[in-house]
Amino acid sequence: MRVDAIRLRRLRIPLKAPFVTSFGCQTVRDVVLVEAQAGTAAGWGEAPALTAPLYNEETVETAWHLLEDFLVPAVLGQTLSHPSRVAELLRPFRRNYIAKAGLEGAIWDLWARVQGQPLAQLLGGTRDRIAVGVSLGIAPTVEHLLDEVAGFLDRGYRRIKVKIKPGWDLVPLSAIRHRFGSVPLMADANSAYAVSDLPHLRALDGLGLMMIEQPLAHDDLVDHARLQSELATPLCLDESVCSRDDARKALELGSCRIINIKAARVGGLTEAVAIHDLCRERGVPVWCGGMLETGIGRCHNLALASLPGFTLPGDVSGSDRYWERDLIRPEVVVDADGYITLPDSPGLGHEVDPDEIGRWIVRERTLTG
Ligand code: OSB
Ligand code: MG
Repeated sequence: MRVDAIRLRRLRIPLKAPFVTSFGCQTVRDVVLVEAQAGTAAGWGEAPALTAPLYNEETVETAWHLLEDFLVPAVLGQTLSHPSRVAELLRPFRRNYIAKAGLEGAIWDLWARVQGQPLAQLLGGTRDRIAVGVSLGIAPTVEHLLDEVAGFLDRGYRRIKVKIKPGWDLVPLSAIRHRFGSVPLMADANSAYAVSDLPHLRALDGLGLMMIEQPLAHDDLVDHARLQSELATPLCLDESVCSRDDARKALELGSCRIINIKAARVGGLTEAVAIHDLCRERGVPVWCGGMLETGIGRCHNLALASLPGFTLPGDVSGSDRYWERDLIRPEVVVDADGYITLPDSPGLGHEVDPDEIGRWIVRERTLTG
């Protein structure tokens, strides 16, 4: 398959409600979409970097720069024998995983559509429905958070994740336990703690959390190992795992017992599948994380989450979690039991809505090879 053209679009789409984490408040989703063309076929990817380098070092602007000046030129005009070739072509460029994942994802979708196969099937997926959890941002008050939890549980969501930071942890989590009993509950700190917070983090150990996600630094494995040895609650790594090799080292050091896999954080689906395979060999549970994706990235996440090692509910909510109207048709819908059914049509299995995309474009460029 020869990649003839790549179109980059930067969109700014209002979120339904602000999303607050230990690293900041998002009110608008500023994001880069990648459309790859081969003949008359097109595939879509999303590079869900944040506007500011607060989650990892990338931004929407750096993702655009990398794509425009380095990544797209490395792939354009190339005849690819398989989408996994993209990761090899992009390997000389250091890091910039979110940018790479946007391009790689577009080519996986394009390939799957040309082959006439659902992306999930091409990746080795074995599930036909995905268990759904929700990630709740830091709320203005505990009451507000409890209302949000009640709303998502009513709509079937199967696990609750709460963003925490020092000053917003034990009280909101205990309040959820008190009101909702043994509901599957976890916390995500996005690196807001230090190893010196151990006595405080020990207090979370009594809450029966499924896991604590990324309590310590984004680039740390050693202190996470020390913390894990002191806590009964499993630690889960997000930011600290950017490759299969990072995952191997984390598991060998004992830095975590669970891994959140995001294709966007690890340079794309090929590396994400490699991390899944490693964890599966070692009996380590994984789940699919999210990055406030539009429907395009959301469908990539769902395809990934259909692999057999994804045994825990993911941050793969329905289109209506963040969007008044999503960019894809049909939208992603969560059923009353808290599952999303995978589509069986080729590629992402949903069509992008050009009018909806057109409403939010702030920048556009087509590169041809
Ligand atoms: O740490 O998992 C995270 C959103 C943006 C950046 C990082 C994270 C998140 C979320 C939201 O937790 C997950 C989602 O619903 O997309
Ligand atoms: Mg996280």
